[in-house]
Amino acid sequence: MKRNLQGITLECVQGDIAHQPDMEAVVNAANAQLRIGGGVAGAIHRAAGPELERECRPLAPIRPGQAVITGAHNLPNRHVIHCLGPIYGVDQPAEELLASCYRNALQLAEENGIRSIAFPAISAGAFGYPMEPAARGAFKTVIDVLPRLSSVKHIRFVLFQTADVRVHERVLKILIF
Ligand code: AR6
Repeated sequence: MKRNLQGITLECVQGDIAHQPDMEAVVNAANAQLRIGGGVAGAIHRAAGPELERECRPLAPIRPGQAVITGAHNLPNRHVIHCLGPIYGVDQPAEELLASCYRNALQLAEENGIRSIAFPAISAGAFGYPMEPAARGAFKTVIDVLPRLSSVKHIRFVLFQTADVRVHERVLKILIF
């Protein structure tokens, strides 16, 4: 599903965040140490190669809600923006911390002149955030920030499973109508 909102393309696709060659930046659902992990952090670090961990080392640790930017190394993108989502039921307030991830990632994208950015469903895997509220929090934040974006023209949500794409599409439809 692709939508144009205030001149910005917003879309949800099924896919792998490490295979988004037409996006300038991809977002990592990182761990605090910015090391290789499972899920998104595994896929991104494996595809980027060990130089990504080396570049990340002096930037760690990061706090829940924080975002940092690096190069993309062997990934087909220019940048990786690493966000630490809240662990559901542990890091509070979860909704605000998740919103901060999206807000801070988009701010870094703006500061770096990035035109296109792909997000995974931050916190909605190992960190246990239920998919529907995670999708609602993500879209609410993005829609709130849209009027202030000038560099970013294309925002893509890359979901691993088809069912997650359907959840995102349903949530987005409710929010924009
Ligand atoms: N592309 C897109 N989405 C993916 C991919 C992929 N390659 N792999 C998994 N997902 P997670 P979190 C989905 O666990 O919850 C790591 O071990 C997945 O189905 O990657 O923020 C880190 O080291 C889920 O819906 O991120 C951290 O310790 C969503 O992406 C911790 O997990 C997020 O799942 C971060 O946990």
